[in-house]
Amino acid sequence: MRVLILGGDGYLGWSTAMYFSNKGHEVATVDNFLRRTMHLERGTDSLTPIQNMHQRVDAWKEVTGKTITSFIGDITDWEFISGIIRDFKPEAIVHYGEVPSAPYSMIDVHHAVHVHDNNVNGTLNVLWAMHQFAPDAHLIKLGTMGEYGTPNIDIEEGYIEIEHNGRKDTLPFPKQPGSFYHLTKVHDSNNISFACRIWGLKATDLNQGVVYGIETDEANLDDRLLTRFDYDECFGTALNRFCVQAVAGIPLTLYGKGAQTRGYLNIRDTLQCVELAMLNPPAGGKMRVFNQFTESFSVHQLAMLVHEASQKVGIDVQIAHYENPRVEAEVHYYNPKHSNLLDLGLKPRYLQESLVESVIQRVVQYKDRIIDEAIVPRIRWQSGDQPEKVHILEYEKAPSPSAD
Ligand code: NAD
Ligand code: USQ
Repeated sequence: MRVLILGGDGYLGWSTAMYFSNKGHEVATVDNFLRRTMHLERGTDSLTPIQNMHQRVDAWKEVTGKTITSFIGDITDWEFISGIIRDFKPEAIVHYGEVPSAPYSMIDVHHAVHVHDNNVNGTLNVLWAMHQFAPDAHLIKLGTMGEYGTPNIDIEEGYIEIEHNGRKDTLPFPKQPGSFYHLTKVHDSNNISFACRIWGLKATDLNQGVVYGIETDEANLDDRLLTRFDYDECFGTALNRFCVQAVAGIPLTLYGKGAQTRGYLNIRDTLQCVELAMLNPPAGGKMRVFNQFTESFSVHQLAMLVHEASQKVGIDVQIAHYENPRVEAEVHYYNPKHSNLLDLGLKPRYLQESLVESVIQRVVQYKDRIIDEAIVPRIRWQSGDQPEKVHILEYEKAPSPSAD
């Protein structure tokens, strides 16, 4: 299949490009290196020493004999992105090409507006370009579980049947996201849904949970193929951050009570899910929604897993409760459905299967690259980026798995 991967230089995009290329698909990527630029802005960097896009595609060719085509440009530039979609004629478009960070979107008005411009307008361009030049292509769009927030009822996969004043309808599930970043995904979902309805486009909105992990089969072929792995306050996700904090000897940064619960999945399962969505396209006319995660954990449970795995490799870890820089429910009900991808054949990899150890071993390999200053957060939902780091409220004494 001809697959266009938007955001193909990113954590998930580069991994997906190699995965599909290895499976014999014709793969092209689009990226403007915004993620690399945002790291320069923040003074942070990937733990893994990633190659630039030219070196990556050359290394891929050398190691596998396969070609990944790279287009460099901005999705918010209509002439650029519409030209790529017109000329490459993708059968599937996997859209990762957005700013993915909740804290980055909460720094100040300029960052909030930039994240909205980039994400919402970029996706609008993609929808219009599909309408004009690739009406039969299937858009596989990365949304987020955070679109739903943490309602006190079960979360359905995109739609809920409602009975109101004696009448029934199936309507989009209510959304109560927790950051300006998460809100961009809600706006995207509304725009995609509208485009499907009026133009008959085919689209799958993947409401993905938090991704963890560092390795894929393709990245393991050669260290030049490693994807990025971030651990700073803006771009690192919880479990990846905890693994780096363990190795750096910094108390694990549990925000508040640590009972915040989210859906998680291994980066290898992201690849499987995107592939399953691509190989089983929906009919046009209605946006399909999958909740894409395999297990739910509280951040405290994640910290305990990292503590246990670190002990096995001789690292002592301290767990600390920090002042919560975010405004979010710290104790809440959480029961989202996630059966659609399992029904299509997803075989989940579970976190307990020594994964944490394998991440920690990789982190140890690149320990010298850790920038300690990047770890403890300064960005607060109430007051933006502040010079002062958030404070530790208390340490946990003698942590044990039964503490949760
Ligand atoms: P990433 O930042 O590593 O990848 C996104 C890529 O898109 C970057 O390389 C960036 O340079 C590029 N990009 C952004 N705006 C662009 C533009 N206007 N034009 C061209 N390229 C642009 O992020 P990621 O972690 O790989 O996430 C990929 C997608 O998945 C994002 O949309 C994110 O919101 C979503 N997602 C990620 C996670 C996660 O835990 N990583 C979880 C749920 C959803
Ligand atoms: N958290 C901590 N300590 C940390 C970092 C985070 O306790 O050091 C807590 C947060 O307060 C939050 C939870 O862990 O309650 C998850 O935070 P996160 O930073 O791992 O994830 P989040 O900000 O939600 O964003 C990440 C990705 C984003 C994606 C989202 C999926 O960066 O692109 O959309 O996960 S979801 O969470 O399902 O919305």
